[in-house]
Amino acid sequence: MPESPYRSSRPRGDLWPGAAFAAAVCAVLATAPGVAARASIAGSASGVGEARVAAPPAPRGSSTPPADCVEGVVKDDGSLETGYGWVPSVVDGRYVQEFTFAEFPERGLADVCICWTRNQLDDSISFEVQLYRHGGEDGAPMLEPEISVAAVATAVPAFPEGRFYRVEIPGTPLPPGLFSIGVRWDATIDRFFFVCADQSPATPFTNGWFIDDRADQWADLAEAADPIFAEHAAMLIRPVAGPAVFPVDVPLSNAALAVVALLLAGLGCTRLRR
Ligand SMILES: [Ca+2]
Repeated sequence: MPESPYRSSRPRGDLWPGAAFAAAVCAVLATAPGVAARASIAGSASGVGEARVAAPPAPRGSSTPPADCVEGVVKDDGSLETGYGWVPSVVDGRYVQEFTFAEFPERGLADVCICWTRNQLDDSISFEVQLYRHGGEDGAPMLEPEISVAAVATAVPAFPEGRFYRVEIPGTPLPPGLFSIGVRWDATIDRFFFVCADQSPATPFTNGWFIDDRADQWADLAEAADPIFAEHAAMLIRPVAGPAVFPVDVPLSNAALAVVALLLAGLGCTRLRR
């Protein structure tokens, strides 16, 4: 079977056991401001099926992280009012935001900027930036990502501050139509981290999706009953367009051509007998 053009021929990583996803190396990081005092999660849910948590209300409203990926596809207004995270029993938690192919005239992806915040002392998080085609039930993202690229963010500031972390994935071809880009992390290891979210009333709504290891399908932010998302406008997830690089076709070997010829011959014999 030919390899999907969306699984690049670049070196593969072992980010997802059993699946071969492209892995380009990543990274990021700016210098850190001082570590703020710890804060508690007010009103967080912790029962099964209530695995999502939001950053607590900011004591002084929204904050504006240093701008990054401003040349990208920006859905947010540049300030975070909350963040979306997972209770620390979630092994595999994901949040993604929708984008469309038409927003990327160069047909590919160069970078993705993710804004992170936190409310405990741990200020370093390992995560994966992921790209999903849509096409699942009710137009949801597929369950397996097209690409998954590992990254580390260090010196993540405490909420209400947030910071963008740029992950480089140059040449990544984008699928046609609707797709989603976001993050996946293990909240049992990297606890109380949050993807920055914009709740400003003036920001147009951009849909997103979430799923964790206890769910078998994505949940739609537009349909979510969880009050965490009641004021959702957008997540601070900013992809930057770049030229797409498609894998080079690998020519068939002589042995493979011989097998194809035998198969074709077999088909011919079958037809002659009918
Ligand atoms: Ca905002």
